[in-house]
Amino acid sequence: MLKEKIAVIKKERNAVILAHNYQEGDIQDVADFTGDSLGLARAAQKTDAKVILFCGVHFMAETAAMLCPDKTVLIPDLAAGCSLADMIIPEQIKTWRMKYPEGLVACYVNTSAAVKAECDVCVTSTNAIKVIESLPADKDILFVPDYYLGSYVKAKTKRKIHLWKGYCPAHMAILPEQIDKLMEEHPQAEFLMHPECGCTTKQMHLADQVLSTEGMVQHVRGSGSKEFIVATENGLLNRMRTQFPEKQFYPASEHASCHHMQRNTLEKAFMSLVNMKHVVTVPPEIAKRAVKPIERMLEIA
Ligand code: CIZ
Repeated sequence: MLKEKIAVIKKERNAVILAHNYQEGDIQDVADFTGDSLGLARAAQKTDAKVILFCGVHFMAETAAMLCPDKTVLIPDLAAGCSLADMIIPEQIKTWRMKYPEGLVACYVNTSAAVKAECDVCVTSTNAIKVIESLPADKDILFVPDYYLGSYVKAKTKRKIHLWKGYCPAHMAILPEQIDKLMEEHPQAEFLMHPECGCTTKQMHLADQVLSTEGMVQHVRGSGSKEFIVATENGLLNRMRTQFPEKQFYPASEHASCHHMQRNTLEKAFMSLVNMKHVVTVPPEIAKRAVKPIERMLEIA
């Protein structure tokens, strides 16, 4: 019923609904496009719709607002933030730059627009290795804010990466002993691990694949395996189960859920289109600088 009402109001508003891979299944069901933040940013740029209902967290809606200044970007719940993004502020980057004036700063997409405005290049978990490899080899690079993704990229690229000690609480809930147990219970299952996992450094050798959410979906599509242990935020399992009903997916932890993503509900998505709230904007002086590292990333990967 609510889903039908959303379809009607969406048409009236000339809106498109974008949902992140970590959103609950009901929201993914009404979305025109479900994907990772990079895929959603690209979908936002391509749409002819006047309104984008962005079912994800605030920094993602900010990115859409910066890339599509002629569109109205709405988020169902303004409090849908990101604990990881909150672990770095612009002043901390300015301080690092004073110490390393020739250094470069790479930010994970999970950062506020104000932080992006202080950075040289942006990365997602899909393209982080490719983007870092494109930077001059002799430079010191500060990687913010995710320590585990940064460690993974540092190990793969062997660049002079300075790690920030931020983390995602949902991924930190995934513990090595749970993975060991699941692997014992499901010996045929492939183990897919997201690089934000707090236990990546200890368990990486066990993973069949270290992948972004989009990378996991593509991998499952191409794999002959029937079972998968999935170590990331559990919203992704909604998409996997819908797209691949013939396969089995086991969450690495029942507790790997992002309370910010869950603030967005179907009811709030509907009310958002009814009331045209909450509009996400970025002050023009910040947007002008913050869009540069995003565009640099889009050019590279
Ligand atoms: O880039 C994204 O959407 C995030 C936060 C994770 C991923 O791997 O897709």
